[in-house]
Amino acid sequence: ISPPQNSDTHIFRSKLPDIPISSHLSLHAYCFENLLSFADRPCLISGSTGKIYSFAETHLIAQKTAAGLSNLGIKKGDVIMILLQNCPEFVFSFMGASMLGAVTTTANPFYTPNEIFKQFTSSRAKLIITQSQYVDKLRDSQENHPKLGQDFTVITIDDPPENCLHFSVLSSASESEIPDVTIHPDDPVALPFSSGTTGLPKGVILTHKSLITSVAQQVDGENPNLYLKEEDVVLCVLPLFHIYSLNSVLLCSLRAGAAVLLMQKFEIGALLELIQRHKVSVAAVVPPLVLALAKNPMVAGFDLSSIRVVLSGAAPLGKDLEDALRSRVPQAILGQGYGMTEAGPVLSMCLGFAKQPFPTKSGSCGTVVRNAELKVIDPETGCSLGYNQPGEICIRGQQIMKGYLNDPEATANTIDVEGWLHTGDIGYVDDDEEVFIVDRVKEIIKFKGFQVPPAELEALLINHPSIADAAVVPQKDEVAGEVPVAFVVPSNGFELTEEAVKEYIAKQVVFYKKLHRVYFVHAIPKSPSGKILRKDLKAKLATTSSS
Ligand code: 4UV
Repeated sequence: ISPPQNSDTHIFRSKLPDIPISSHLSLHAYCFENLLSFADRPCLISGSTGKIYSFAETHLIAQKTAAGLSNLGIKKGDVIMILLQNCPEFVFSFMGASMLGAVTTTANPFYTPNEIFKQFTSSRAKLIITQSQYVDKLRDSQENHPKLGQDFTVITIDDPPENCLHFSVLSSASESEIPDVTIHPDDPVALPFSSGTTGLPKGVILTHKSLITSVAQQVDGENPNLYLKEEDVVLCVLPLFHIYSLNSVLLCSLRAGAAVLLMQKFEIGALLELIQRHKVSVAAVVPPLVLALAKNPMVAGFDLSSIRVVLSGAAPLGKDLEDALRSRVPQAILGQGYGMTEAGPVLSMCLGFAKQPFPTKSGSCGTVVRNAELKVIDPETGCSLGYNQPGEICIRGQQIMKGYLNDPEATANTIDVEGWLHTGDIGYVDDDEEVFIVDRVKEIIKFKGFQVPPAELEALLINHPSIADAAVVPQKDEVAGEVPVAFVVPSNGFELTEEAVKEYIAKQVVFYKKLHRVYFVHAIPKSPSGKILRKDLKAKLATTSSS
């Protein structure tokens, strides 16, 4: 895509001044740069066991893990896959890999074997760190799949099943054995998968420089945008395999010296109990969690007065919901962050979280982060728009991805020649520099903040012998935000039921990609070039569901 050159491009900036950001450090060196000033303070708190790792211990175990990975043959540039729920070993593995110049691809442990292998194969990972309960998913008998123990190494953090190694082979290695590696700021360090604005999930190359820049944009400077203190306890219940939690919870806390309270999974009772027990002060959440905190009657029985900041992101947060939560935690500042995996990920963040905060409005996604440029363009003409005019949000800065793994075409369709990353989100910036998102022009469906790529479900549907064509679109849902629903054209002469189609998909995908409705139609509306006219289907859905 080549945007029209025009001299009146309106560029929106943060209200905070730019700051110097390291352009030479590696991610681990940057995150642990201030380690000595808080070496003995709690760094990781395991919610399930109560075990606490200090910053010094966390750093040391990460170094040992780096040495252990190296002993198993992992070298600079190699990819490892972390397939874990939130736990200390996740952190040791991610930081340890960084120390070797290796790259981590994070995946959802609830994925089906096929979903895991697609990511595993496409990222060419050499080693997987997981829990024993997920190992069976890796023993897939399909012909073309790599073979556990032969083609790749599996490490489990609990009792290792046959042909797997225990995590202690990593964590008990000698830190003196870390090989000398030179890491360039443009080297990749993380490889999360995202479908971006269109198509199937793709590896998003995030470099040391991108993640350092993003973390610095949030927590560095005299007046940090997201002020984290050493006394803070930051809730880490959102999965670390998603960039939101990895970046804004883990990496930001490591840098700032705040403690991270790791929770394996969301369960409201345990969550409330842990918030009360560990005096959580900063809670990173997604809208469905805001709903639980605002509406669940159990909340009234717990002391949540320690919470001073609630950061919501990954999906739109309704104003009513935000107001409902405010009555539950009146002392806290509520605000949003707006991120996209490809954007490094944070585009904008509530300035109410700053050390010297600014007044903010509910419903806003914050103000563009510092050291970055944001513009809003007319999606048809590409022309830059001014204040209060909705259009496609674009972002430019050192934090954005280097590109998609092995996919120059998708990269060029997302980052233009001037370095602007096109988000596929429609929003505007108001007179107070606050960003409001109003719509999405990209395909992606967001179920509780999780990505559901329609193209992936469409490919599965079309593979069905009795389905001639299919399209998947989002339907609004009060709890999940959006749920995927399908329009299906049965092949001539075949009988097909809604249940059968739903079950066929459910068997092949993680829970949040399941189809909630299937509508049988005679044809899928398409443009002359063959693109599915999703707008028409969404409009049809609006009339179907109201009838
Ligand atoms: O690629 P992805 O799954 O990435 C994310 C990342 C979110 C955040 C949020 C706050 C942070 O501090 C942070 O580090 C990361 O969700 O999905 C990207 C798309 O999700 C929608 C929007 O369509 C993005 O392009 N989205 C993300 N945040 C918001 C949102 C939001 N606050 N409001 C509305 N939509």
